[in-house]
Amino acid sequence: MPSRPRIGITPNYRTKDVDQGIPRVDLSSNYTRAVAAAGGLPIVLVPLTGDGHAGHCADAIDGLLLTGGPDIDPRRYGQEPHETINPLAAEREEFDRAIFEAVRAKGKPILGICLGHQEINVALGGSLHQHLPDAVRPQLIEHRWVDRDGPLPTHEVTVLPGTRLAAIMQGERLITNSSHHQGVDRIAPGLRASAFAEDGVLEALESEDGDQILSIQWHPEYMIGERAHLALFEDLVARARRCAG
Ligand SMILES: [Mn+2]
Repeated sequence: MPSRPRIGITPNYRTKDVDQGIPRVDLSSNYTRAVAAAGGLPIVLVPLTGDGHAGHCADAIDGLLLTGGPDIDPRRYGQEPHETINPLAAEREEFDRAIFEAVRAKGKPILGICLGHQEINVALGGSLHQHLPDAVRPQLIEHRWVDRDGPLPTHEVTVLPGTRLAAIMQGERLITNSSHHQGVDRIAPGLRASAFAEDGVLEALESEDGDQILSIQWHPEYMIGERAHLALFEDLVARARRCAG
């Protein structure tokens, strides 16, 4: 049986409303199921800081999945926080940045989803729109659309021809879900846009060479019943297998 590439997954670190005040490491099983369905071995990483922890994690995995979550501190990209900011726990913010840098330095593949997509852009020197309704006018699309069944398919995305994302999707248009109130503003050096929504909101980024990094603003882990969305995880696993081999 072929071995399964080890895909490290970043969980949330919940410090509010927790029993006895003890923070919880918390992850939607949609992510672990999506990685397993794509042929990878999901490894949930734990956001400790110090003692070279991120480096040890980077050694122990073949690829990295940065997941969704709350908001990056806007001071990371030189802005004062907007009143709508729901901040990430400092422990997670620090660990996510450290594991991203460590995995990047080792040349292993990275997939960013929602917050993960934004974290990659900010870590590499880009910036975000802190509150999309202030930045995008007119507001043609509700990007923060979630009902009790989770984020359901809601808007169309146009994938730019010639990108790695287009090759993975095998097409240039798709319907995605959308559960984000922030979005990428200035694209970081070394990254290029690979998809937009109809209102101009950037929905995907990738390394300029189309190789190590891929990131998307929507939540494909809710849509793995559809080939194009599962293909994002299969692509990460395939790249991780090449790296491991
Ligand atoms: Mn969207």
